[in-house]
Amino acid sequence: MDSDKKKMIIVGLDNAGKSTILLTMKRQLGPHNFQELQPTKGLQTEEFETDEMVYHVFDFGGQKNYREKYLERPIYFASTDILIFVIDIQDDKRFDLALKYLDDILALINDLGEKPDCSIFFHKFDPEISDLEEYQKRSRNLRQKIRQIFKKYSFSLKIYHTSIYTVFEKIQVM
Ligand SMILES: Nc1nc2c(ncn2[C@@H]2O[C@H](COP(=O)(O)OP(=O)(O)OP(=O)(O)O)[C@@H](O)[C@H]2O)c(=O)[nH]1
Ligand SMILES: [Mg+2]
Repeated sequence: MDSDKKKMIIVGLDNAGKSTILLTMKRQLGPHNFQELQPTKGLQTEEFETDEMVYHVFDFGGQKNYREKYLERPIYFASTDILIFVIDIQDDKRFDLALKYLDDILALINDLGEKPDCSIFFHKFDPEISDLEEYQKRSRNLRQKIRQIFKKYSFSLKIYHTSIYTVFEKIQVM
C-alpha cells in the first residue's frame, strides 16, 4: 500500500454509530438528517481524502452474523494501518460484549503480525450527558478494562469521547 494511502477499519457492535461517524467525518451530514441510515450490510469500503492523506476505509457492519464471519476470516484485517473501535457509551448493557469483540479482533490482528494505530471512541457522548457523573464513571470503568486488554498487546492506544451532536468533536481521555 502507498505510504500516502492508509487502510482504516472501523469496527464495533451494531448500532454503535460507525457509519454515522464516517458520514459526519466526510461532512455529508448534519445532526438533523442522519436518521435515514440503515444497518450496514457486511463490509462497506470507500475512500476519503484529506489534504495530506487518502484513506481506504472499511466500515465493518456490526450485526452478530457479520461479526462472526469477520472473526473466521482474518484476511479482512490484513494490512490495517488504523483501527477505530466504536463503543456506544449509552449502551452499557452491551459493554462486556463490545469488549469481548474488541479483544477478539486485537488477538486476530496481533496474530497477523499487524501493528495498527488503535483509537477507541466512546461514542454518543452527547453534550447533555457528557458531564453527568454516571457517564464519567462509565468512561473510567471502560478505560480501566480496555487498559487491561491492551496490556496483552503492544498496540498504540488512544481513547476519545465522541458525539455527532458536537459537530464531531474528539476529546482524548487517555
Ligand atoms: N445520540 C446519538 N446517536 C447517534 C450518534 N451517532 C449515531 N447515532 C445513532 O445511532 C444509530 C446507529 O447508527 P449507525 O451509524 O447506523 O450505527 P452502525 O455502528 O453503523 O451500525 P451497524 O451498521 O449495524 O454496524 C443511528 O440511529 C444514529 O442516528 C451520536 O453521536 N449520538
Ligand atoms: Mg453501519
